[in-house]
Amino acid sequence: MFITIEGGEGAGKSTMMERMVTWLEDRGHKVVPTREPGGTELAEKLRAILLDKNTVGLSDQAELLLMFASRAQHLAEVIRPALQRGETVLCDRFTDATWAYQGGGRGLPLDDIAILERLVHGDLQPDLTVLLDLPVAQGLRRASRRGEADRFEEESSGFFERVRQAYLRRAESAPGRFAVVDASGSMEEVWSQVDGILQARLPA
Ligand code: Z5A
Repeated sequence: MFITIEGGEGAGKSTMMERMVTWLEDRGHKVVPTREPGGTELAEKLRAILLDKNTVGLSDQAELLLMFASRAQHLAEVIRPALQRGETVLCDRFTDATWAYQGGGRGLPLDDIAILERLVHGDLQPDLTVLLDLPVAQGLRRASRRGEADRFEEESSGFFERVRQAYLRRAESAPGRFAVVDASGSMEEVWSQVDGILQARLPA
């Protein structure tokens, strides 16, 4: 299976990823936890450029292409081979993040994203996408506790509101794939929703 986890700043993806890995392994899945941008040596180098605050003057279009370049490498080296071996790939962000950040946040044309999505992964889509949704102000408060902000985290709350709305539109457009979780509660409350989704959506 191919499972992705998405959400805005401070949504708690990292924490939920760890618990999801344990949940899946306990049920016999061989899990490949990975992330985007990143997941391979080359893609991690692209991630470093994309997140570095000292990356100045990167155009929105170049940012979009670097996201998909990193994804193409990740798919070729990690995601497709693991799926072919029958393993379960659990990925922290994937193309829905591009629709949300580059489409919603930056306002790039959605038609361009659709073309790149088709080019880079054709018909391959996650089997399940868990979207952790919470109010922007709350997420930013949580994220600020983590220390120094990266290039994206320096954006305005208006940017993150557009990201949030774009994620919710993605979820509405593919209800069979998405499960939207209210991530505003405690970690235990959020986990109990994610646990329920895994039990309902994954074959025993
Ligand atoms: N990006 C993009 O623009 N386009 C793309 O196509 C892709 C990515 C794939 C890197 O992503 C950046 O790349 C990202 C979007 C962009 N922008 N940014 N920034 P990332 O996922 O690697 O990094 P991140 O977005 O900075 O992670 P995050 O979302 O901010 O963090 P998180 O994993 O969701 O949250 P966390 O680290 O688990 O939790 C944050 C803090 O909140 C931490 O102190 C937790 O202890 C606390 N927390 C978490 N859950 C709770 C609850 N329930 N209650 C209280 N406190 C909590």
